[in-house]
Amino acid sequence: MTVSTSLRPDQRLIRTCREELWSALRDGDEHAAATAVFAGLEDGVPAEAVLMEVIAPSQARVGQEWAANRMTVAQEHVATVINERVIAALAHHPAGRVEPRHARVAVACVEGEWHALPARLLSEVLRLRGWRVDFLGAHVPTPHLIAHLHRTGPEAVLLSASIPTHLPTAHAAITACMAAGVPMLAGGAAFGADGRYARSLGATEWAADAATVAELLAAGLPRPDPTAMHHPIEDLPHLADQEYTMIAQSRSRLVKETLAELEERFLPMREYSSRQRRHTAEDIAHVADYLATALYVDDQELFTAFIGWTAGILTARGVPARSLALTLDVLDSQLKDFPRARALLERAGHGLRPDPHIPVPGNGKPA
Ligand code: B12
Repeated sequence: MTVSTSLRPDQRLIRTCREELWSALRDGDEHAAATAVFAGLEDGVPAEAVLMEVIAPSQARVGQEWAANRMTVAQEHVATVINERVIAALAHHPAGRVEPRHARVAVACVEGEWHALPARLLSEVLRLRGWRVDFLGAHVPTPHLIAHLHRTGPEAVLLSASIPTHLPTAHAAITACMAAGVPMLAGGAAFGADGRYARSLGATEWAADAATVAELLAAGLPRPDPTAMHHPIEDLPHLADQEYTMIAQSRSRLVKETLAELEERFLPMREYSSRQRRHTAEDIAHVADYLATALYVDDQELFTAFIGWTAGILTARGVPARSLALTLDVLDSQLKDFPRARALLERAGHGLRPDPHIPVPGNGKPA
């Protein structure tokens, strides 16, 4: 392999290690993956760089390949499991062993969140930096997290969420941890690239990565006052209009009715197999969940970004984005009494281009 000589030596090593890990992940070869990572460590790549500059970007690349339909779901799962095993092996490699010298912290994924690997990477970096880390893993129900805090008294809780639809649950977890008097540091893709949702949901802090977390912890996070009476609605006064609550509560009915009306209006659906129909129902449920979440945090960008992302996924799989525009239109017609929801639907719909090749019943005008 040729590498540019303009790169610093450690960057060259990192790049070689990353490329070797990637080819092992693509082949589903766990031994080759571990060999690539151990070779990097033995050549002098620091363990933290292996985690953050080799494994993390390889994992993100798995997602990009899946989204572009160049990797199957099964290949994605295999690659993720291999990365998890490699991270575990690294923790037990001599280059990855560090005695704790700082206080204890708890790292947990919000309830419903199955993306544990980002939180695992965070935990391992903090461990390498001398923190004593309790990694609670994926999908941690808030009552169990609180019980853990009472039992172990950590310096801070680090909450991870990758999927924005977990933000309402994250809000409950943040409120509960603060009420328990433990600082809450939130992170992960769900909280927005700039951490805006962590702040609006009342977290003590937000950080983009483990290195920043380590700095914030070293500086000391302010401890919340457990006696202060705080109601979640104070963070999000717009919830008083009840749009979020009503849409979240009527989700199943909304999905069912949207599916039925879509069948009337989107002619290709009449030829759908039961599997295609099930996928369409799942897609509608995701749209309804993101709509409810955007109402919860009162943020257009959250919904528009999701619709743009879904359109990209559908297009990569040969499904016309026209069906998505129609879904938004059908939802709009069912939510006449929800002005905030309708504004979200309308603006997100503007970004979707109608496909002129798809037959439209009625007046044939794009929705
Ligand atoms: C692996 C994976 C899975 C695995 C997770 C297994 C595991 N053990 O983690 C499984 C198969 C379970 C899964 C399921 C789903 N997934 Co998935 N998944 C991924 C994938 C490919 C990698 C995630 C990852 O590890 N990324 C690498 C890490 C390093 O990056 P990161 O997430 O940005 O994390 C960094 C920072 O955010 C930060 N960080 C993270 N947490 C925290 C916390 C704190 C406190 C701090 C300070 C920092 C911090 O540090 C990390 C390191 O730098 C991503 C694609 C991607 N690009 O990330 C999709 C992805 C996240 N998944 C996605 C989706 C849609 C799903 C599903 C809904 C699919 C489905 N239809 O069922 C489900 C949802 C499950 C659930 N309820 O949680 C979408 C989300 C899109 C969106 N609009 O939000 C993505 C982006 C795929 C894509 N390309 O579109 N997934």
